[in-house]
Formats: sequence, structure tokens, C-alpha cells
Amino acid sequence: MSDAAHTEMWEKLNLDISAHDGLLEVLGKFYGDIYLSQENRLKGMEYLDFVLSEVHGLRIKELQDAKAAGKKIIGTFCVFVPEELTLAANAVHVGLCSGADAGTDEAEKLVPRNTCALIKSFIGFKLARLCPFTESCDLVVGETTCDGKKKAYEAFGKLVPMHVMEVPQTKTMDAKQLFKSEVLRYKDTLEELTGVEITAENLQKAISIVNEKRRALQRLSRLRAADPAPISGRDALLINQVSFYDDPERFTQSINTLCDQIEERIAQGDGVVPAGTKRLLLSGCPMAVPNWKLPYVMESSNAVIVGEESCIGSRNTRDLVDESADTIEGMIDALVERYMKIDCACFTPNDERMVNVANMVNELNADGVIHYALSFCQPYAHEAIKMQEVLSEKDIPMLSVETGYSMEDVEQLKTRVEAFVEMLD
Ligand code: BJ8
Repeated sequence: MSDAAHTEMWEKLNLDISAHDGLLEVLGKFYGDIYLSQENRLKGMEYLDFVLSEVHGLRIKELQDAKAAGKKIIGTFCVFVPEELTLAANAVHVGLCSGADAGTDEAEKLVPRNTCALIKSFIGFKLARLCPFTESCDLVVGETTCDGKKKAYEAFGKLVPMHVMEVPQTKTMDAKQLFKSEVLRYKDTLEELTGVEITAENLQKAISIVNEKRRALQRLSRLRAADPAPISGRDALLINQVSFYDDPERFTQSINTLCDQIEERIAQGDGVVPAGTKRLLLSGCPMAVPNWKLPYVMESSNAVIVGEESCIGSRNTRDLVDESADTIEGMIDALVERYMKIDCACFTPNDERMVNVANMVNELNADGVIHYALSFCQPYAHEAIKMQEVLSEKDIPMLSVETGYSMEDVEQLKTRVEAFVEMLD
């Protein structure tokens, strides 16, 4: 696609062209510094570089072509929205979270200043007319997870067509029942929007597509237990980020090809860093594109990231949907079971997250954990305190970091992370 064709498409989506050009320029530079400067990258990462370079170009063109062919585009902000139902309704499912400050002043007229950067960012991108994904959506699905998001959707719902799913805050039987009724309500909404009936046949196929995607990401995650680390944490994060934008079947295939290359690399004893480099688990809030600041700081501090315990990471891929059901009711129950295993900090209690983090430390041979909470994120800031206690009982070192999207604190973060890495045995 030519530059002119891109611009014409963005104009049709009513983007602010000069502000959008400025954004792409900054992003391109940032990507070059943080990603393309890495040495010894796997060949398979070229696919990810390409997808990211065309994320506002060819991928948006694909969405527009899908729309022209009658498909609907569904945007989401949370891994609680079942992608399987979206795909079964022959619609496209995309993530809308963003990881850069944009339109913050305008966003602060709709939500309080002390709202996390992730929320301000998706509102700011909409108000500044910068996100072609949001502009392509026929429906945006929110969810009642943290207070910040559920209140922000009241304001955001005035700007886009919106459906909000109620996500319970506990995991009792009643809570599961509530979530089941919300899954059924989402199914009805999709059927009405798309005119496609969700049947046992199309849902079974969709469950299998999404499970395959998760299996590929699980395979990648397991391979990262090797020492030397065969892939950087930055690249693994990028893969998880791209999983929210790309066509799921094409993505699965490319990640499995990449995993074949990783297996060869491990068999040869090669890695992206020397054996014995300190290994860190990154745990906490999701990191949307282009929120690469902390991973970059960590991997420039004589350490390598070996796992991401977040929704753009293992929290989204750890559990599969049971594929044994052959009726629509059975499949809906299997979806509810799987989704209610998500250990988001919005739940109370949420002890399984502590267990899952400790397990990841063991499985991935991590030397320590960096807990990341976005500034003003109450749920993850609370759990940082609890996690510090739980991990210290197990003699697992942890550093708690709270930060936003601005680059102002990079040097300060680097000093703290370097000191943490130095004290790891
Ligand atoms: S399942 S983690 S994707 S809610 S950082 S907006 S929690 S104040 S993102 Fe999340 Fe779903 Fe949970 Fe995952 Fe609120 Fe915190 Fe902001 Fe957050």
C-alpha cells in the first residue's frame, strides 16, 4: 500500500492526519531504539516487526476490507471479553488499550486527573482522533473491572457505540452465575449486531482457534525457561501485544514458526544474552503498545526478562477452554469456567495470583520479580504489598515499581532496577 493510499484511508476514518503522522514518526523512532537495536534477534521476529510497522496501515486496510464484506469489528479493553464468541459471530476482535500519552488534557475533562494512564490514553486517543482501530469499531465492549474503567465507560460510551459486560468481583457460585448471564447477554448482542447466529458448530471452531493461539503462546512461554534466554523479554512482550491486533490463525502460525527457531537455538546452546545473566519476571498491570519503557530499562540493566505475569502475557494465555462439550450450553459453561480463572487484581480475594507468580518464578528459573503497577491503579498497588509479603516468605526478591507512560522517570527507574539486579545472588 502506498503512503497516499494509507493517508486516504485514515482521512476516511476521520483521523487528525498531521497529529497521526507525528505519532507514527515518534513511534518509529522509539521502536528503532528499543527493538531494532537489539542484537542476535530471531529471524521470525521480522514478521512481528512487519506487523507492527503496518499496524495502522495494512491491518487497518484488512479491517476495512472485512467491513466492506459485511463483517463487524469489535473493540475491547480487557481479557474478560470472550474472543471466542466474537469469532463465532464472524466478527473481528481487536484490543484497544494504548500505552502512550496522547490527548491527556482533553481526557482529563472527562475523567479525574488521578486516573491511570491506560484509561486516559484510550480516551485521549479517541478525543485526539489518533486511533484507526477505535474508529473502525462497530461496537466497543467495556467491562466492570476496576472503578477507573467502569466509570470511564460512562463518559466513553457517549463517544462510541458501547456494550458493558458486568464482571463480578468474587468467584463464588453466584458470581459465576452472574458472569454466565453476562456471557449470554454478549452473545445476544453479537447476534443482533452481526445477524449471525452463534451455533455449536461455529462456536466450537472459534474455541479451537483461540485455544490454538493460546497454545502457541504457552509454547513460547515454556521455551523461555532455557538458560541462556533464547528471546528477549521485549520481543516476547511485543508478541503478546501483537496477539491483540493480528488475525488469530495467521498469528498462531507465525508464532509456532518462531518457536521452531527458538528450539533450534536452544539445542545449539545459543541465546540473546550470555548464560547466567540475571533473570527477571515482570508482574502486574498490562503493558499496551508502545509501553516498552520498563522492559527496556530492565533489559539495559544486565538482566533479561523471562516471563510476563500480566494480561498482555501469561494471565491471558495460561488457561484453555475445555473443548469436550458438543452443545452450545456446554460450550458456554466451558467459557465461563475458563474466564473465571483469570486472576485479575480486581477480584477479592485473589490469592491464586500469588500462587501463580511463585509458580512462574520456579518454572522459568527467575532470580527475582519486578512488580509493576501503573500510577493510580489501586488494585495492583494493593496486590504489590501483598505480593511482597508472600514472595519474601519464599525468599524470592521483589522490587515494586509504580510508574506511568511519561519518560521523565527513566533514569530514576534505571538506578533502582540496577541496584535490585546487583543484589540478586
Ligand atoms: S483482567 S488487569 S485487562 S481489568 S491499570 S485500567 S486495573 S486502574 S487493566 Fe485489566 Fe481486565 Fe484485569 Fe486484565 Fe484499572 Fe489498573 Fe488502570 Fe487496569
